[in-house]
Amino acid sequence: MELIDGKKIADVVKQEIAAEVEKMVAEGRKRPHLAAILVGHDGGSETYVAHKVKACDQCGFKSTVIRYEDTVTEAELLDAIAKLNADDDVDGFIVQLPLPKHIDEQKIIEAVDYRKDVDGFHPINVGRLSIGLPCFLSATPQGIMELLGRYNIKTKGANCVVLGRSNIVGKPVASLMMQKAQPGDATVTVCHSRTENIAEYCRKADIIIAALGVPGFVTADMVKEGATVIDVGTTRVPSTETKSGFKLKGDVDFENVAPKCAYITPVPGGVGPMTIVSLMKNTLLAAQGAIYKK
Ligand code: L34
Repeated sequence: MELIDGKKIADVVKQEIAAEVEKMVAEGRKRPHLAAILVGHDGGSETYVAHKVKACDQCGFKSTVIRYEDTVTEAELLDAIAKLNADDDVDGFIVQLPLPKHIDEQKIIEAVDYRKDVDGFHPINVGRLSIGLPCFLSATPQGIMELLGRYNIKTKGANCVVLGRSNIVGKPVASLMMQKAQPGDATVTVCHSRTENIAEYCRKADIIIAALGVPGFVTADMVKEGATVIDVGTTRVPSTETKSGFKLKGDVDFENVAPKCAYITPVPGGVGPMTIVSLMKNTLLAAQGAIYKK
């Protein structure tokens, strides 16, 4: 069993990005600038946005966080988005999800100029992804593909089971895994809450990508000997062992599943850090006008 070290790969990619940024700056171009809108005080969102700001520093990017209380109105958010769309200094920006219930998330996502949509959530980017055109790839799926690629994990012809059909992970990662590309070229099955006999699909899988948000869902009896398991779950569960009072739990029963695997990602330190680094990559591409010309 080999542990897929997302943190280590993320550090390598950040160094590659930082080197690229210094080259741009030496040529007289401005530093890439990422902005993030953060609404409310959800613990996960606070942590993830703080990690994004830190990653910007490590990559030599400028970053701006725009904060709102969870009483913010949809109109106020739309106004903030319009300003960021029009701000030439901002290369890309994100609105950290989830948003409070009174705000229509889809409306917010569609208000972002797709050329600055470094989250890759806008329907134009999602549509382009699904037909294999250049686009901003959403961060978690891109991070997963990067890990599979850097570890030379064979995906061509592999049976890949994706657990979960969310717009930000399940659907896009299924698209990427089935694309004519390396990594890619897999035979993909997407399972979800209404799938019957999930365990049977999983047992036939060479690669399982678990993105349901159900801690410990994937158990040892569901995993074939020699499979690769990618754990996207990061649920916060109460814990007396940590000073924060919670622990991150993945969707995989790591302790019992790991011994059967060829490769497996840990939580934390697997997919999470790669999500952040993929956002950095998209921001660099946005600043360079590499996907959509400036
Ligand atoms: N708009 N909303 C928008 N874009 C995103 O790409 C996200 N996502 C998801 C939630 N909402 C979003 C993230 O940023 C999930 N996510 C995310 C980002 C980073 C990490 C986990 C999820 C991460 O850094 N995980 C670390 C541990 C973090 C901790 O200590 O709590 C890890 O090692 O897994």
